Amino acid sequence: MAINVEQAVENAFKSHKIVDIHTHLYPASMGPMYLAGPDELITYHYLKAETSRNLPLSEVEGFNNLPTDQQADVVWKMLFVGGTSPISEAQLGVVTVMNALGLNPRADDLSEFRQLHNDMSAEDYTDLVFEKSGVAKVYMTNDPLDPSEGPFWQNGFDLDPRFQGVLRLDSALMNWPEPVDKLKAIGYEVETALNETTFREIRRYLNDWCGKLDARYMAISLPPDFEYPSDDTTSTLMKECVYPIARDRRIPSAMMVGVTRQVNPILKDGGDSLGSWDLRNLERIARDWPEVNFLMTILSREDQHELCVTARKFPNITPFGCWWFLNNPSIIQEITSERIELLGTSCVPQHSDARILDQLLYKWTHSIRTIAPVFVSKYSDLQNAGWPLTEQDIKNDIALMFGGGNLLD
Ligand code: HDL
Ligand code: ZN
Repeated sequence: MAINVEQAVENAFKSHKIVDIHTHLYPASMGPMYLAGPDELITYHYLKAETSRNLPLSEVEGFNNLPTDQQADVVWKMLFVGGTSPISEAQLGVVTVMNALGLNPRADDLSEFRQLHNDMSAEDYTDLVFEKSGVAKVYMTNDPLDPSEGPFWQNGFDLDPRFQGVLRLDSALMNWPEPVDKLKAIGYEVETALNETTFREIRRYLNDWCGKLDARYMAISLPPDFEYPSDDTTSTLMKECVYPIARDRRIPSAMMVGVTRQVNPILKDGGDSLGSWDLRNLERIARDWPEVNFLMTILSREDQHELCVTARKFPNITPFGCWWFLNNPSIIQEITSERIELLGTSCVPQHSDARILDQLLYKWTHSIRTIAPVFVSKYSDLQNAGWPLTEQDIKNDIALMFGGGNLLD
């Protein structure tokens, strides 16, 4: 008995609570790390970059140095009130969020949005966003060496179980020996030299903090010229410390490759860009470390098909998400199609990369609006090929791919 595939896919997404495996979200109990509400949402660095394009060049630096609330007023005026229609993905996202909250997206200012947000406790706002977004859990991006975040983990705090830990390694491993003082300040006797003492102390840091965070995986972002093997310091530390600990602890090593940091520092957190990575390096890493599950997200659109093929060659490579500049409908559609065609359900199609809690209200509705039709097409092909498809089949697959499932455990 043929099923209505479009309805079945819609039901599967509606009945599944998403596990979002990469975000920069933190619970309200982490104070300044918790970002929510209109002023943070409107000053998302994607929108600041788009506003900077609409300002006279002479005003760009001053705008990017404004206090958040003043910056939000400028973004609102430039991109939503006085400008052309807000049809970029980041602009559309704000409209989706305001609509979900019952707010007028064509308001002249942010007063209504600010009032709604100020009238609610952070805990109630968090409950509202999780309820409306269909997200069950979010994986954080945790850095014990961050001066704002570290004290919370050192002193202890009440962690909302909807927020799960991930050990982010950029500040501990990159641009060595810059991390030496920060690691020593919290008790790890690393040395400037990349010697056995340093390797042993970094492995201790990884073990300690994967434990403290109950980390779902270890993550690091890497530049397009990251090479393996190499005597480059980051590559050496990945080989001597991260991959062995991932193997021994049986948790994934996530690599997010292709980011070129601060190509335009004037834009601050919006100043990063991208480059293509030579995936021969990934072949060598996956071959050398067959027991490690490599969660891979790569920033260049041009590398996506090759990532799928490389994942076919090495079962310990799991592509995840449409990261950053790829998180746009036209590219999400292309990447998801080639992943399903080449990898079936053995991938994690999406993550939100949300930085502000409110973004959960658009990043997932926008993604599913683009991803669902890909699944409708594939399941229709399956049913038309003669497979007696059931609704439960589709629900099981969606739960695996969007549930943090056994790809991570
Ligand atoms: O390094 C990362 O995890 C990136 O996602 C950056 O945080 C980036 O600024 C971002 O927010 N992309 O969406
Ligand atoms: Zn991120």
